[in-house]
Amino acid sequence: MNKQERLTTDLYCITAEKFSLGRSNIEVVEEMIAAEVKVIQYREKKKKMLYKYEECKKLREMTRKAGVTFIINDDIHLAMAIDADGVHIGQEDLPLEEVRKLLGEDKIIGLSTHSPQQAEDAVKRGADYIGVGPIFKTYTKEDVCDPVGLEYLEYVANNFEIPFVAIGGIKEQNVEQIISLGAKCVSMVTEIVGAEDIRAKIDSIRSRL
Ligand code: TZP
Ligand code: MG
Repeated sequence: MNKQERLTTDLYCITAEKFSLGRSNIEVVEEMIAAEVKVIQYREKKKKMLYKYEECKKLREMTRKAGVTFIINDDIHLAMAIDADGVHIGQEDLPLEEVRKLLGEDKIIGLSTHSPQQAEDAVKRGADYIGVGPIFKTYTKEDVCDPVGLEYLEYVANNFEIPFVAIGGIKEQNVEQIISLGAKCVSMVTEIVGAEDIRAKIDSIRSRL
């Protein structure tokens, strides 16, 4: 499977232990894998590096066995150390060109974007996919910018070939709206990790896609 194929998938799941109702990331990822999710991003802002490394080593083993693409948020060293499939970076992280030099052509690099200018820039600089959001208000991310709204999502869907992931405040109840505007890949953090039954939640979201 090439990089593009690995990203053209319905759900892009992200970990967030803080919102996982007392379950560990390992337990949550087990559920995501059981629900046949194809892309999982590890996103943990407050844990110590050694803890993240040990946790990600286990998650790498689980995702590899299941054929799931495993992406690390922000941390390039961590991604390299555990041989993740790629990283997801933001506008204020290391420049994409530098990350590419470190990771090489085979790895996936995703970049968060919040405007048409940033999307264009991400394509020029060689991102493999872009994040588009936050679409709606979200309380999950601490340093989040104002919602970009549905117009930006529609703009990306109509003007770009690059795979993109819609994110931010998306819930089962509004996912059809996101899809109807042209998104093929959707990310929901709290809606999934905060569900009582993660597998049932994913199945239920999928029935709307
Ligand atoms: N990037 C942009 S919004 C966001 C991230 C990581 C958080 C989305 O979380 P939720 O719970 O789906 O609103
Ligand atoms: Mg980041």
